[in-house]
Amino acid sequence: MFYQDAAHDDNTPVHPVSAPDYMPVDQMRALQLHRLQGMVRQVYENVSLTRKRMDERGVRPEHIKSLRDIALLPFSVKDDLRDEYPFGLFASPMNDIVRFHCSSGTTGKPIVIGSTKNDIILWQQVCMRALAMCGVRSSDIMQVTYGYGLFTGGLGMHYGGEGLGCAVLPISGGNTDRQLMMMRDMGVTVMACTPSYFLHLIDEGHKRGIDFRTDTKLRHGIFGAEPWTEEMRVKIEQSSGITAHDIYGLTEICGPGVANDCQYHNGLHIFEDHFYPEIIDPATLEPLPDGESGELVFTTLTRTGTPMLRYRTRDISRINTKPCECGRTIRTFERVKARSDDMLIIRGVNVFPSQIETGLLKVERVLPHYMIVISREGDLDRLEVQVEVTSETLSDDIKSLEKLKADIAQSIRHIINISAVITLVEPNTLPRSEGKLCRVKDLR
Ligand code: DLL
Repeated sequence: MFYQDAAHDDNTPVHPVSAPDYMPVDQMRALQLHRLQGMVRQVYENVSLTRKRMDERGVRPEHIKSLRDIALLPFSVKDDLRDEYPFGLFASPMNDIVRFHCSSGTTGKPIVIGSTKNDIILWQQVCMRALAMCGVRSSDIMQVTYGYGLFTGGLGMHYGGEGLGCAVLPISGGNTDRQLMMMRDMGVTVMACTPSYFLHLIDEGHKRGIDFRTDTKLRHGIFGAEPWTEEMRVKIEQSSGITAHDIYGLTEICGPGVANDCQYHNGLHIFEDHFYPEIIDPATLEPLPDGESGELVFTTLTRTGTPMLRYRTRDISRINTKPCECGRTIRTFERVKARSDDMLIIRGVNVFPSQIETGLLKVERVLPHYMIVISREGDLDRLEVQVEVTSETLSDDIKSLEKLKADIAQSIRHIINISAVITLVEPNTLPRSEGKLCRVKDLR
């Protein structure tokens, strides 16, 4: 059976791999419970750390009788993977493992995730569903600029694209000149990279006289691996003429392909037949109902290499209660704008970088390249936001530049209730990155 995706203008039927996106909700819940029960059994039998934690709580696999019973299970966190480095959380024998991916984190040993042959097939399927949801079709030419290697971005998007029948250009990150040349020469229609790198490509294109709207065949961007805002999405679409989609995932759960937004951008649809989502209160660790904001937690329902029970992502979001117009029945969560560990405390106020981005990009004439610098002045925190504007803007008279700065400061203050010092800088002077971009310098 083929599913017509109302949203896509090209009228091609959605690939049959997307069928679970449209499964009746009660069938989905039954499937999730069935899979959860099997997964808990497998982890209990094969992962000593989890078995020990379940035994301490007096929980046994047969106690999982409904999806609510998931709350009986212990959480897992990144430190478990570090403590059990490299293979302690594997639930399949090494003979069945065919691939490793790693995520480095900021300090110490990387975390190692193992996949069986079947895990790789299922990962490809969710990546295909994500790309199909963005309107990617077999006729597309996709440039994968995410890094290939231990990072999951490159290979995840690569297998997803090939699975749909696209022509994939596995160029990986770096070498902007070559990226732009091949994008144009090969008539690339889909770009998969971080949103910040795409912005960089747009700018570098401009410098070489390339307008993405008229001089390329690009139609979709599959952007993720770092937080970005709705305002950023609009800026990207306006300056490149493409449709920008948000793809979410993390190494511990598989990589990209955990969730993705459809053309209505109502949030990211979770491939919940494979990844069971929960939102918890990060302070009390109690599960929160759909609609409430908290920390995203995932349980893998089908992975057997390194399955995760109740993995705390540190990403903050909420599960939406309203069904999406696209007809998919799988739930959505709100775009991940922040990680709990990215939270800044400025003058005693909790601030997320994405809130500053939202305020900033509401102001016209501001380019989407900025840096947040926090320092100390006496006893007080000082918040400075450096932002690029065009050279024409910078050549305006002092009065209009002061007005622009005041407008930006007010727009930011409106959201975070803190005054920021605004510094306008020349275009192309703030850092760019091929991978995840850090836009915060905390000098305190
Ligand atoms: O970033 C996997 C990925 C690759 C996702 C390519 C999308 C595209 P990690 O390096 O393990 O895996 O980082 C995972 O990145 O917990 C979030 O904090 C953040 N993240 C990933 N996607 C998004 C997104 C990959 N769309 C961590 N929006 C996650 C916001 C994101 N944050």
